[in-house]
Amino acid sequence: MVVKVYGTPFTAPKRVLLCLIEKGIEFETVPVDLFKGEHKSPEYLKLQPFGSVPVVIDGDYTLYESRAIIRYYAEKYRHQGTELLGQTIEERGLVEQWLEVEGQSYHPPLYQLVIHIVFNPLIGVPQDEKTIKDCEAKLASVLDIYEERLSKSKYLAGDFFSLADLSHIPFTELLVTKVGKEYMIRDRKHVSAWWDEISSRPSWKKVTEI
Ligand SMILES: N[C@@H](CCC(=O)N[C@@H](CS)C(=O)NCC(=O)O)C(=O)O
Repeated sequence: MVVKVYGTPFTAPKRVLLCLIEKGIEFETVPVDLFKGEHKSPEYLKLQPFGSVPVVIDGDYTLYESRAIIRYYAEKYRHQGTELLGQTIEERGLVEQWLEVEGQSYHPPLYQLVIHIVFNPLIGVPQDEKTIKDCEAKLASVLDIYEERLSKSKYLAGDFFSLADLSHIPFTELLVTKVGKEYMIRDRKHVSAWWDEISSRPSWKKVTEI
């Protein structure tokens, strides 16, 4: 059964594509045009009642929320492709810890930067400099903690690539490209090396080609 991933070409669905590629799971993509409001159409809301992307349909199983989806596939195909959850229960705990850090601390200020710097200008909303400054400060203090952590281990959960690292890739790519704040990564030696490592994975190259 081929997994259908709704929501290309947007960023959160890329988290799911990355996971499927790392696990060697076959998929097809279904574009959803957010600018045309397709994510708020009655048919789409039947799949994802909150009206955001991605959603996956896998046979008669439907799942939304990108981090729930990647956890599901990493567990379901545990013994196929890249092991993304660690080898021991302690490693798994750390993977979950850093996945939560990504979702709760790293992503919110970064997402606001993306909205304010990348999307608002496209829809004619003026830039809110104070929000941008506050979000950058919040993200910088999170990255300082990452710098300390990554001075002790190659990846966030330990010396192995995991779902926690993977979950950072799509939006960090926006930070260093369209948001124009690559210096936030490059000013921190260990974060910079980690970013080079995770963003050069063949799976990410494939996602960028989709
Ligand atoms: N928590 C959701 C959020 C996904 C998300 O932020 N999707 C964005 C595109 S990258 C979206 O659908 N934005 C339109 C909207 O929320 O109205 C997830 O991780 O799946």
